[in-house]
Amino acid sequence: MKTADYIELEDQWGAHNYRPLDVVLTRGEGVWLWDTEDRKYLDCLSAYSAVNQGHCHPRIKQALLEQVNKLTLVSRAFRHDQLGDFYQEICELTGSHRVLPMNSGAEAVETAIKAVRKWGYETKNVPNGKAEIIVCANNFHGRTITVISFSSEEQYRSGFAPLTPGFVTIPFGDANALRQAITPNTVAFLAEPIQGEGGVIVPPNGFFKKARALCDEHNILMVLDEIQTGLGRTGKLFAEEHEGIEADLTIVGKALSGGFYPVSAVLSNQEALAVFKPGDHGSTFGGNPLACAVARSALRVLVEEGLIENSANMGNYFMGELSNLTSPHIKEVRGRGLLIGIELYPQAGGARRFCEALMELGILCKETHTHILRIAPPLVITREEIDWALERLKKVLSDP
Ligand code: IF1
Repeated sequence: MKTADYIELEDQWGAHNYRPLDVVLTRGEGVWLWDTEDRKYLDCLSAYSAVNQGHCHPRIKQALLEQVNKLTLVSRAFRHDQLGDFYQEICELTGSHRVLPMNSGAEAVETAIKAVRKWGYETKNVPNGKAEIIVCANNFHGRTITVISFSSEEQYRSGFAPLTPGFVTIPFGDANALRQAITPNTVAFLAEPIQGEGGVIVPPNGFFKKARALCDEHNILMVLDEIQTGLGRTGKLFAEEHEGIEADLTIVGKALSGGFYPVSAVLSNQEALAVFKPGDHGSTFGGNPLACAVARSALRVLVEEGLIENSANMGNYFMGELSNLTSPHIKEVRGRGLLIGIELYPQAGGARRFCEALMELGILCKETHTHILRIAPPLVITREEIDWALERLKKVLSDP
């Protein structure tokens, strides 16, 4: 089959909820991907940061294969021999006290929302049904009804009503707005440390410190969605470390499996997850043996192969070189570690055409919010590979 045949099949049988670039991929290794015609591409998206460890990482693959030969799923009606080790290892690595495993990112966000609401009713004596969660404009936390209920993006909400109440929105990075939004019924403040889909928006210096202080002062839980920013992407294990704070609940997903399998989790460093009693919450696949084995290996790879340090070093290098690039189109280069956004002037005509031009030169990346190019390669990327990418980025971005 030819590329066009695969595309036609998808278009004929699938829901049209995406508009992907017309490249059909068949194989991946490290930072590289190959298409049906054996053309090679440098991946600068990393499946939205789910393959931080690189495509088909051999150690994670080995862990998956070993577990597949033993046991994959028993449900949580029974115990299994991978769960406790996974719990201990992820908690020790992240300095957490408790963990609750789920599958997709959105499910873990939903789990955190359930936890903070119940916590509010049980420990803060918020009147039943009145819990409020403060969120940020321009957020992205997933696609379920409750999660899109507090999206500020019209397209994500439109047509999906009735929506879930109980959310109050403030501008991202505005500590005064946060202070003013707090009421006696506020149970949590939920945010991404850096807004990913929002356009790689880094908060103003000190915002999260102020937010942390406000949460402490008013007995509010701070919930950080590190699904995209976590696990080394920004050059630290968690992006909260750049801010010098600790969340009460941290949500992880994506790279927790290195891209082999959907694995997400809510990590808690105090009593918030303790509100769940048997029967309150669950998932058929959450915490299954295969997921645990894959996640354990994915975390070991991140740490033992120095990927967090590499993300910091290569991110600095990449961002520095991009900032020095002379281009009539670039308004700003920003980000942390290997989560980099290149904002283009509106006159550039949108980032999509640059993604298409880069694809022709062997680089895969994705625009966000029309004018922003997101550059987020796997954390195993080397300096030589970055130089290879820079040559092509320079070419595409210096053309009129
Ligand atoms: C899509 C964006 C990225 C996330 C954060 C939760 C989730 C995500 C911070 C939900 C997911 C994805 C979903 C994917 C595209 C992608 C994305 F452009 F839409 F915004 F990464 F930047 N919190 N992000 O970034 O996790 O349920 O998907 O596992 O097409 O919706 P999920």
